[in-house]
Amino acid sequence: MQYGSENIGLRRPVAALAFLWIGCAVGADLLPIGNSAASAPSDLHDATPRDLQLEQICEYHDGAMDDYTGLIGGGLWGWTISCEADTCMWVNGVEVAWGPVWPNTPAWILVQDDPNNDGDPGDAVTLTCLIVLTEQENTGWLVYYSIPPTQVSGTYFVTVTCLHDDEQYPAGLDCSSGSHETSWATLRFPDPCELYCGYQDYGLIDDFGILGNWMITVHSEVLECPEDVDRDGNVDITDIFHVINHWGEGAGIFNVNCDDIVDIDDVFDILDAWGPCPGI
Ligand SMILES: [Ca+2]
Ligand SMILES: [Ca+2]
Ligand SMILES: [Ca+2]
Repeated sequence: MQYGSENIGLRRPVAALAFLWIGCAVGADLLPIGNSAASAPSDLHDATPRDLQLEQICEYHDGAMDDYTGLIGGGLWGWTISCEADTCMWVNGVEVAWGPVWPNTPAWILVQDDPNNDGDPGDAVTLTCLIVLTEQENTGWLVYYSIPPTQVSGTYFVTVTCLHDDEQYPAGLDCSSGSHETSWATLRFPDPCELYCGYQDYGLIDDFGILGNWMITVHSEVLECPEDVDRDGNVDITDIFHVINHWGEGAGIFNVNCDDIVDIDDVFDILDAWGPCPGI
């Protein structure tokens, strides 16, 4: 698992919104409220931009925050979207639109694996947990946070957790494009970096009576020449030594074929790609 900090930049608004939402949801514990004045728009340690290509986006919102959600009485809770990586991808950025919370409220952004790839986060395993601060609260702007590149394949999750006060609503919500049934929430857990797995108090937000999609956008890219694990431009014996030194580990740069474990299959992939990396 990787821990880090800090954020970068904003996305420009893509549309002005003067919209008063009055019925997006009312759940027992999660409370979306309707009088928003949101004028909304809308350990790969040394990887460089040169190494990454084919950017992919995962999002289910339409770019405009219509409403927001918080925990009645305040507390720690998490909101999640599920995504699909059709090949071995590296998540390297997440955008979040924050509802009304105190400025610079601490929050956490998690990248989580779905071990059985069924899209249900009940078994989610945290790969990366990044502490950030909220920005542009209640503006509808999507705030971009750079994520330590995190290897994913198949189904994975991106989760935001936040500890907030009563009558605060940190999670931006898109209510105007229906429900893609890919937005989840979990309510009671002790650790902002470890949630879902082992805790039963979670579900699709549809099950909490909320129709919509979280205002989360995930950026990921494919790593060029993944067999060159030490990124020196050549696939050779030193890459095999690195793989052997990380034998048995899970997700990461030494897991060349992006399956569940660093093992002999990764060595075979290196042998198949032996020689200079094309284009590097
Ligand atoms: Ca699952
Ligand atoms: Ca190499
Ligand atoms: Ca492997």
